[in-house]
Amino acid sequence: MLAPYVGADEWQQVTGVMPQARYGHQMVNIAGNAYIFGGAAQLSVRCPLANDIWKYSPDEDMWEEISPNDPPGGKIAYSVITYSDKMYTVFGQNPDSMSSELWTYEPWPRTWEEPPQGLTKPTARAYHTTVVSGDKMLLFGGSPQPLNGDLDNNGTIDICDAIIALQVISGMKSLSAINLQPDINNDGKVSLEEAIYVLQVLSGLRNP
Ligand SMILES: [Ca+2]
Ligand SMILES: [Ca+2]
Repeated sequence: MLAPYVGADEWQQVTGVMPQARYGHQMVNIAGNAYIFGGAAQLSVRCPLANDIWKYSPDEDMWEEISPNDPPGGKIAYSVITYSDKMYTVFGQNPDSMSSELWTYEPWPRTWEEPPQGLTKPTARAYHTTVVSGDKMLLFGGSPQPLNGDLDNNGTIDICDAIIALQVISGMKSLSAINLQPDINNDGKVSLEEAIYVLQVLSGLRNP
């Protein structure tokens, strides 16, 4: 982790114990400390998704893994807000589906809580955004299902997905290290179908 020193116009490498490298997570500030939750270590939702939570204290310049009871399941591509010194994780992508879960993490005491069920909610989704406006949370956009051909699982179709398809076809990349949930033809493989599909999307010949 690199911590910027605001006003000093420089970055400084943070050393010591720290969270595992990951993507698809979020970081928030609560009372001057940074908290991260979730994400994945590899570009595949088939790999175990993280549900750990870590706190970084700038004053002590150190990371601490928090171990609250009953955390939500691992997820990526969720959104997050803070309100009244609590962190709210909103929806996201589970290993097998899109989530419509809303969870609250409260640092004092260190507890997770899922609000009562049965409320009318937006459709489950990932790659959306949320903000706080006054005492309301606003949610916008996102995808209700994995994007076909999104092999690096970043929510968009671009040239990187085509390169990954070609790397798998040529044996340069392992199938287990990529996101196969949006398999084009449901054959459990990445082959020319995926590469052609991505290139057709990029060239405007079809919509994703
Ligand atoms: Ca992609
Ligand atoms: Ca396929």
